[in-house]
Amino acid sequence: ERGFDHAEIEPRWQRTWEDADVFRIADDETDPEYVLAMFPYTSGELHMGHVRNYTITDAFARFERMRGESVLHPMGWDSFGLPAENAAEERDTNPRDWTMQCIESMREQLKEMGFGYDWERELATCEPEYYRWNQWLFKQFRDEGLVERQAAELNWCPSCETVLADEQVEGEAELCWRCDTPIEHREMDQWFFTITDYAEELRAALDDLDGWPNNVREMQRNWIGKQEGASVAFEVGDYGAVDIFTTRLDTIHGATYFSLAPGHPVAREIAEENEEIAEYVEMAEAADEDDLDVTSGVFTGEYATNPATGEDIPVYVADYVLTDVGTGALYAVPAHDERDHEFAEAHDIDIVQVVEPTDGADADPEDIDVQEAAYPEDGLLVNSGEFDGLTSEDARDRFVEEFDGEHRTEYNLRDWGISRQRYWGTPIPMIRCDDCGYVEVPDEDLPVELPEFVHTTGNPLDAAEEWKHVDCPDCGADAVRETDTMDTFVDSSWYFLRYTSPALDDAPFDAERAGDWMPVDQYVGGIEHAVMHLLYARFFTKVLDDLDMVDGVREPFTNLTNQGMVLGEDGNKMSKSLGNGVSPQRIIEEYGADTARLFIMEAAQPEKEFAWSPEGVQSAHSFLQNVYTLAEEYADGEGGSEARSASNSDADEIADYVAREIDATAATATAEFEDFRFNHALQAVREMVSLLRRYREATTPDAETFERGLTTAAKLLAPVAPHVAEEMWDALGGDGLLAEAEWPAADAPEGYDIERRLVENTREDVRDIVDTVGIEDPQTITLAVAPAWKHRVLDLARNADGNVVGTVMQDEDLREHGEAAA
Ligand code: ANZ
Ligand code: ZN
Repeated sequence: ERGFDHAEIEPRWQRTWEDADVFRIADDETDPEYVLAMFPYTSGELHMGHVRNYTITDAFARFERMRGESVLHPMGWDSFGLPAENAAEERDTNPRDWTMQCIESMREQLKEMGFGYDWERELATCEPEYYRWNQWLFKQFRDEGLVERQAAELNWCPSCETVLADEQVEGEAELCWRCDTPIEHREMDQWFFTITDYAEELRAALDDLDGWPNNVREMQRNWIGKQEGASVAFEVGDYGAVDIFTTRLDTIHGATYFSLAPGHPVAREIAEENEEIAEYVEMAEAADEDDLDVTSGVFTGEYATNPATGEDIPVYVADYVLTDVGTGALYAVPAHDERDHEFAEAHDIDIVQVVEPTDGADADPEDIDVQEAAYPEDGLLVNSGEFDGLTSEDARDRFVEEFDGEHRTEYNLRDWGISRQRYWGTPIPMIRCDDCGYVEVPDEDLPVELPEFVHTTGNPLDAAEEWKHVDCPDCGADAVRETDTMDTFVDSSWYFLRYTSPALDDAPFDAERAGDWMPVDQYVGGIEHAVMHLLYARFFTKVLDDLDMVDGVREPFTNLTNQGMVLGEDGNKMSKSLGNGVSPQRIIEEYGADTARLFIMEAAQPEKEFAWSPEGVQSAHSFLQNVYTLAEEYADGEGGSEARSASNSDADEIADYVAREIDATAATATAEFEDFRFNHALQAVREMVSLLRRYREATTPDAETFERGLTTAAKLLAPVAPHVAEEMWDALGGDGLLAEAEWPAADAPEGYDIERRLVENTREDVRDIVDTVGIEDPQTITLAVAPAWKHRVLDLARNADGNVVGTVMQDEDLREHGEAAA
């Protein structure tokens, strides 16, 4: 019987690769291509999202390896975190055993998928060999002045007397998950990394990260949120000068009240003498920061002097003014700020217009009624005395000097609170002594290992009496360990460095090697990590470079791809609750890993989502069977292998044509692989295989050409369907392992317009993206996709049409394309 048996060939090739160390990379390699997938959280099983993510990186890694690159492609486990504690509770086990089981089974699944990792470099963040370096790095950061104690709002259950993670607070009513008591919000001191010290660099460097999708860069820019403004002092009652922060100094003449955050020192001073304010401040502090009532606030009885008008305006304490934003104080301009407008209406405060639209602006000055709604745009000054008629922009410039202000830049970015009141994380290496305060655990006592897990209502570390009580490293007195553990984002902020020297036991990583091997060339993972993980990893890299540990590497990831979602057959996100999930395990058993890999890669380009389709899986499977059978039959002397007899010129011509198509396919596939458009590469391979089949049906093929067609198909399929390709290669008598064979030459044959083909494909993709994402602006569309791709779009579009991409994407051509498809 013809064809392959996936259950037999897949494990066999996996063992062969492993025995031959195909994916191992030597420590003395100078600068390998670093291909990395975001490591999985150890939930217990791989889902289709993982499979897609890892198929993309594996295919790319295999492609690069065949092109002669040495490739670093490691895997590890993001294995700390609350779910392990919950699972341990549910299953009456402990987080460590549960996590280790998850790792075992997930590792097994990864191997069954045929992913080629250097398993010698495997790491798990929950191992003391790993997390001791979190502790050591925490101390390094602290030496650099990057660790602070700051107050932060926590969820507190008064009945369990414990802090709860946000996930443990249930519903609108905010009930404790364990005892259903309404939780309280409490301010408590926590450990912070002062990532804000790097705000400007983190923001500015985004401009040069042109290997990143633009949407991710934009999300980070927004998260960092730079605001250029000014601070100006107002005299407040008898309390002296209070600085405000504003981005709209041009509106200062329209300030009709002044407002302090409940946590502002002057608000607290006033509270000491004013019962009502004291109550309000207390209430505001207990309230949930997340559901703000813009109208909430109390008049203090005090007045502030507006330096621009000399007028006295009432001072309020209001919840919408945030303590840790700007100076924690503002002057309010109801006519030009929406929140101030709402507040003013609720408290019956004057609304005075000081800006009106310029000629030619969207709005007509006559139509503006600031009593009705705020006019938040820039314009020309009115009701501003001698400054009437100035533009907002000029006014902002002039007023800084005029009213003794200062230019000031603010960021929305907050410091990174890393304290978690949980067990399954890295213990923070600090000891609290009554006499000495916080004292670091000395290096020789690292790692601070987690004690045995116990089931308790609160944090198991608080209950670990023996572990908790230690002598103060400074004075020897009785002292207590910090019982908070670190945010697991600390673990993932530098794991990509640890892969360069995973067994090192006197440093987190080898500084020289990390300097050589970093940055990661291709990083692939979910868009849900656009901000936190990717921002924290960037922050760590910059700090580590400032600590002279990575030899000038200031960004960790040169190219970034965010894979799209795998949807269920119904077009919804695959999920347990919808019951539309497809288990990778089942697909592997029924069809084999190669089928799953091929289907996923053919379904869409990496950035796009696609829906699972049994027909698609079938089609991938039969294609693999067919192409393998073609090779098998040829190897067995059926069809093609007998040399063509007397040459006739027709047959020569056909053979030439087929040969040309083989070269064209190799060239196309190579270009598409480079651009992460695996689906197009695979489409080209399918076309070539079907040509070979027709060739064989029509005539006795030229043996050399036909065989070259088959080996080229095997090679081009090798990154995506490595087992079947290897089996084909073997049948055809290929030399050594295909995984280590040389990629086919990729020179397009003369006269073949590869560019044209790529442009056609590109247009289709662009239209698809317009449809899926629904973005209208062509600039955004191009930038929203992988950058390698973006450049291609720009170049190719220009090559083919002599136009820039925006034009191309808006042209009739594209629209027609869209209509034809619809
Ligand atoms: C006066 C003013 C007039 C403002 C106006 C805005 C519009 P955005 O708006 O996001 O750029 N602000 C200052 N400190 C604050 C705090 N601690 N909590 C809450 N809001 C605060 O942010 C800048 C504006 O936020 C500042 O400019 C200030 O209000 C407000 F027509 O000052 B503005
Ligand atoms: Zn002490």
